[in-house]
Amino acid sequence: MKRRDFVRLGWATMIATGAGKLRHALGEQVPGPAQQALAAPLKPGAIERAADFSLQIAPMMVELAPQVVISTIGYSNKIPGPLLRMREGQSVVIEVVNDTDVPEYVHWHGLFVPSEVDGAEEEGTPPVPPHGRRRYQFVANPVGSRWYHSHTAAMMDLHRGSYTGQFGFLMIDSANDPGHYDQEVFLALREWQYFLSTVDQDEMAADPNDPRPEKPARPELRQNGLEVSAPLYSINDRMLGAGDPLRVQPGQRVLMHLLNASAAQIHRAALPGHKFQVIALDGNPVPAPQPVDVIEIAPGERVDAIVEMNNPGVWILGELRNIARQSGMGIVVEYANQQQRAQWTPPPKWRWDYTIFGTTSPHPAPDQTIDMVFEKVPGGPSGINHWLVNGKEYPHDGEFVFRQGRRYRLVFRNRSDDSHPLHFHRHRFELVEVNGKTTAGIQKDTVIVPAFGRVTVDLVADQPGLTLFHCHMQQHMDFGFRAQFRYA
Ligand SMILES: [Cu+2]
Repeated sequence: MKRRDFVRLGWATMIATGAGKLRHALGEQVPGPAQQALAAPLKPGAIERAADFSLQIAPMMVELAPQVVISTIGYSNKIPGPLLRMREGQSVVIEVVNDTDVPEYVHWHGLFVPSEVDGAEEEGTPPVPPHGRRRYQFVANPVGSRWYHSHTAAMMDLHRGSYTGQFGFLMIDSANDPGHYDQEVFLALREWQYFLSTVDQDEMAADPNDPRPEKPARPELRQNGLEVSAPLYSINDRMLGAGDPLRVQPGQRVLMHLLNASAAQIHRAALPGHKFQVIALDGNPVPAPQPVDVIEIAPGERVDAIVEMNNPGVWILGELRNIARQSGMGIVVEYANQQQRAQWTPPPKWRWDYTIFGTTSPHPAPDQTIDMVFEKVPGGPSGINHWLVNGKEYPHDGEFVFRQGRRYRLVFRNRSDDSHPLHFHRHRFELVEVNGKTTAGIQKDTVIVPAFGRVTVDLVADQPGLTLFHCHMQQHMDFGFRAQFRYA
């Protein structure tokens, strides 16, 4: 399929899902008793602009595999939610109807939008009220793979926020994208049925040669608290083998948009016999695209990669850890006219290293350096771990202050034994150093700071307004791992 066909198909889907919103605009939708707490009525004479997209937040069932049906909350009864595809600079209106009993926030992850629209309570975005609706209006920017997801605090309730199925892809297309590929696929990595456990499923065995620049001299003697685990895994809404295979032809170039929509786990994916040519991280083209055997991707991150289909057979694109893959995190890649059993072989020795996708250009000197130290307060065997940013849990007095136009160097010092995907709302930053290796030109909005590791980034303060910073693991965020930046 050529890109043009895909786009047409995308619009067809939107038109189909848009039927409801059209009816709504025409006033045909009859509000149920639950829908009476709607937004304020329009001023007399005002004409409400028809929404470009609509999302309905509601309970739904997901058939992950035959006889594996779970219930969750999703967007418009789809997992992932509807693909929201827009052009750079397009002014879009997204109408969100909340058919649940709790307030919700839809966060537009990776977009440059004002705080009131960003979808974060901390920044002052109003919620989508329970059994009400809210319109989000913004200009689509910047170009690339973005996504949207619930930004509601969950705390101990593992059926709220990012523990639910409230996530979807949001693509901002450039007007002049040449699109050198034959097929485009969207792969969201997920776990389901989260529960609390003393086992930390997230970590792969650490490489003893890993640098540990932030490892404290004194070992932690307190016992770790409960972590979030999950028994079921999927790519999009299907467990490995339960959905349609990804059908390819020899010689095709397949553009894969990977998203880690997990609330709790970093994932590593491989496709035996093939390499991923990584072209963009968090939707932003990298200066030095490179082929890799394994993609490591943390909650919140996106990786765009081209795979050349040059090894006919039937393969499993899957998570490296057997437990995750065998519990569903994989998809069969099937070449035309091949019928054998799908093959998995572990990849050769690998190491995920952001810096290989960058350049060696020097960075302009920052106006100010801000040190951020992250520590864990272990919760003990029956409690939850709490998280400190510079010695305090969120919220902090005064928080952090940006001055518009200034260049900040942020030094993330992870003094804990977990890796954390750190996310800046409404901004992006450039990687400067990862555990002592320098790089330039890699723009991201979420970055993994490895266990006891150090990552330095540069950020130009060019998006005035309250700005939330947090770990993208829901439990870490809820229990202290947050900070707010404000503009002076
Ligand atoms: Cu974290």
